[in-house]
Amino acid sequence: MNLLLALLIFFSSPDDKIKIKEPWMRISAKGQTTALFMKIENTTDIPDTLYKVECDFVNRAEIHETYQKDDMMGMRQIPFIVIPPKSTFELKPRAHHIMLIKLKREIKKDDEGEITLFFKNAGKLTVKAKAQEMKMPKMEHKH
Ligand SMILES: [Cu+2]
Repeated sequence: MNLLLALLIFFSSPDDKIKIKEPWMRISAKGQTTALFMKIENTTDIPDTLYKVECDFVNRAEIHETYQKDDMMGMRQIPFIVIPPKSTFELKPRAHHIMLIKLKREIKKDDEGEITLFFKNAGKLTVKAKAQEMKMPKMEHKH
């Protein structure tokens, strides 16, 4: 990692338009799909939109929401997430998340991975997510 990138990640200034807090992902095996979670704080007076996620250790990253259908819970891709002004949007298990599809390597506990998030107003942000274990039931997956 180059120095400039390191500085961008570790020194967030108070006037950051978007602040990413507690990014983490679920441990998983190579070739599998996993999920990424975080809190996204919009510090500005206007809405901002997360519209793209890039991640070099997976085939592709998608923005997902979960839904309830009868007594089944499923998830599906959505094109973007709008974060209202002066508020925090939480990506968390059983709610919105980033789907990391087809891991190019195994992700073990405490492994770190770089994720790049694209916002309409705040631009491009790179964060480091740490891997944690999570136990939850399997969900139906629609693509
Ligand atoms: Cu998903």
